[in-house]
Amino acid sequence: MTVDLKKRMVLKASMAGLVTAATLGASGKVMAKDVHTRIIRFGYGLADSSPSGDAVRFFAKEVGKLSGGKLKVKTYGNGSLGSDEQMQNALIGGSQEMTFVSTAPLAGMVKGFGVFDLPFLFNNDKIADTTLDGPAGQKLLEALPPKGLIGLLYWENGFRNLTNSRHPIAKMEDLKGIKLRVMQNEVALAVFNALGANAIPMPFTELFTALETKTVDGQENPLSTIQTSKFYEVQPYLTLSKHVYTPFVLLASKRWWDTLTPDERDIIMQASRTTQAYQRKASREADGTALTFIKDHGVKVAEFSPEEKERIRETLKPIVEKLRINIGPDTVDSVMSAAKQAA
Ligand code: TK8
Repeated sequence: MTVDLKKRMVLKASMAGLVTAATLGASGKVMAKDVHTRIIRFGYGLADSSPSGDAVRFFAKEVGKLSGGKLKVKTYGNGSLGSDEQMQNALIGGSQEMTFVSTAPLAGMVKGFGVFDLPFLFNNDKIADTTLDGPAGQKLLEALPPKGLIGLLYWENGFRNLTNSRHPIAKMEDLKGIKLRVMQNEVALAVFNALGANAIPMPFTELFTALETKTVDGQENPLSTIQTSKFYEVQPYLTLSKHVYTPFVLLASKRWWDTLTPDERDIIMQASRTTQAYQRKASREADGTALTFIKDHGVKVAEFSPEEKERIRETLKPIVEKLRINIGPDTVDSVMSAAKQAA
């Protein structure tokens, strides 16, 4: 490279720097934030007392702070606005602005989300975070806008564990004939049927009553949900299976999002990020204390041994291979290799 060319490049770069600085300076001083007064209806399925309910209230405060009180998040917990699926549809239609849902029901719209219902995908939460926040997780979120939803980012539902009212479950065979409520997609259904259970898809909002009336014998959810949704009251047996890690997707209605100003979107996005860190921490802490709580309430606890998990993995191999094709081989492979890399 000639000295002249180098000089010119340096000059160009510094000029670009000046231009940027000037623009930033101007917008910082003279431009007030373009934020209107708006009500944001935020519904979710878990109990108000769940760590995620806590996180939604934290999010509401953050949005309030960042918008000088103009954006008001109204929270509706306990599935009071409907099931995950109903809220997804309300967002698409524009009659509700925000929610978080498990990835499982999203698979009805974007098949790739079914990948997260494959057992033993993530060995720990760090691997889950890295995979979800990295390109493999983001690619799935990018499939949502054409369906009418904005996937802002991932929060955590968590590692799922089995409960039931029939008998202790410590090995695969114990699942035989158990009427087990599963989340509503073909992956969860196929996996638990392959393990010998009688899998019954059902919305979370109907689950407590179904367990109480013994319409189903069991279910699977993170420990904090088993506590805060009071499943421990009607489920005397718990198995620490950690068979699946379910992410939550923080969703906004695209119809609504499209009406927001760039400043308003920035505020929502910024609050979503701050809350992501808060929510993951709260969720993990609550999972730890939930086990003590559940035990103290008389629930008998069993565990899948590492050998049993290996047997389950082996048993599921052919079905996982079939599901890989249905979910989308590219998605499954990219999530699996990202998880491997993060390990
Ligand atoms: C809450 C659900 C729930 C999920 C399920 O709306 O359906 O079992 O784990 O927590 O998303």
